[in-house]
Amino acid sequence: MINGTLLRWIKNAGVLLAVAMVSACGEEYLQSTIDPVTDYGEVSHNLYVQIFWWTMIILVVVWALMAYILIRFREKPGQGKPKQIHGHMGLEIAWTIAPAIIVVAIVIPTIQGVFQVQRPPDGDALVVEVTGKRYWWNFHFPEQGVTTANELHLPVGRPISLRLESGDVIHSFWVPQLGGKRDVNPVVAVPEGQEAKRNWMHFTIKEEGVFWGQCAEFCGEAHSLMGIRVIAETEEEFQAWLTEWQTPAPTANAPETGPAEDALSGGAEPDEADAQEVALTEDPLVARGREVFFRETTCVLCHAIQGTAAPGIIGPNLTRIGSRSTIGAGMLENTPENLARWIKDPIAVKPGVQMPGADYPASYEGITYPATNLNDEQIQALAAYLSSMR
Ligand code: HEC
Ligand SMILES: [Cu+2]
Repeated sequence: MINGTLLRWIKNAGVLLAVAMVSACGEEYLQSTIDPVTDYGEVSHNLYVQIFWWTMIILVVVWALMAYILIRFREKPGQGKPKQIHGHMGLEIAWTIAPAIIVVAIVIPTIQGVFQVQRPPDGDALVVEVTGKRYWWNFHFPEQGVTTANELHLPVGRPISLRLESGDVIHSFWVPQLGGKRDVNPVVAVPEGQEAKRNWMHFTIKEEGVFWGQCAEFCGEAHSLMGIRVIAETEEEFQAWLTEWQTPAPTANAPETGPAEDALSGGAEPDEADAQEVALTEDPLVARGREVFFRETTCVLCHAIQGTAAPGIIGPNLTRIGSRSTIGAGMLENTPENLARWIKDPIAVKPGVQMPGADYPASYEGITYPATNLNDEQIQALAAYLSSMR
């Protein structure tokens, strides 16, 4: 009998231990809320830890009292009903005041923390204008004249101020390791003579790394498919990235003196070495893709590419899209195959997406953009062209 109970206890304890061990085997959490890398993140994390310990103290006190009561007042053989009591002034006062003190102890640092993380940085901050759209993120560096989408490069060790605004409905910018969720609201009305009211988020990143995030305010069908990647790098790497994004990718535009042009222009001063080099380095599929992108379909209505004639602002800026790690706001790994898949049938990847596919149109703000009707040859070429822009 004793043995049976003991065995059961050991078995249960073993299962619990196994569960605890398995739960510790997870991968590194990419959207961890308890591994902050910014000053902002540390403020909320410290608060969290502080509250955790308050609750632990409460837990221990309550359990200790319960254990004491269970043992001290347990039913004993031959014992009648215990003496009945009604209220105890001292106890009543104590258990009203104690929680009040704990609440105050939590409220004061919380309010301090709220003000602390809202305060703009003292020095010059790097400003990034973040625009949430259904279902992707636009990142614009106004002082550097750089625009990109979904993957935000930021330097470590320097104050950063994100200016948040929505292009349509309410979104929420949330990269847990950087800090708490912050609403991304549309600017509906600007009072005369005043600046539009926008939410800001200020922080300094302390560690290099790639930090994942996502939209945290339900915004429509593909809300859960609206990812963010923040790439925190050294100041030098960041400056190099900016410079790259400010100049056109080598394959963005057609080479100026291609062999074909030389032939057409009657070979006026044909620079043979140049022509040969171009002929050797330019992948015909890339050249074909460029032709499709600019002449045979509607991509340029919605997409821009730095240094080219593509001016569109409805969709993500595709500058050096080949060097981004994902497409579709974190949905697919960025490979030529996946680019082709996306261009042919974006809705299969992301339901509700506002981009036309080969076989269906898209509607954006009441305007219909027809199906692209692209065939597989054109799609392969487009994918090669986009991938080539690194
Ligand atoms: C009606 C406007 C529109 C047209 C036309 C359009 N797109 Fe898009 N495109 C979008 C939108 C909006 C997105 C963002 C989708 C999302 O992630 O929710 C997008 C996303 C993309 C992406 C992924 C970008 C990223 O940041 O991950 C690629 C690549 C792309 N489009 C290529 C093309 C190509 C190539 C064409 C021409 C065949 C094209 N698009 C035509 C609106 C358009
Ligand atoms: Cu959303």
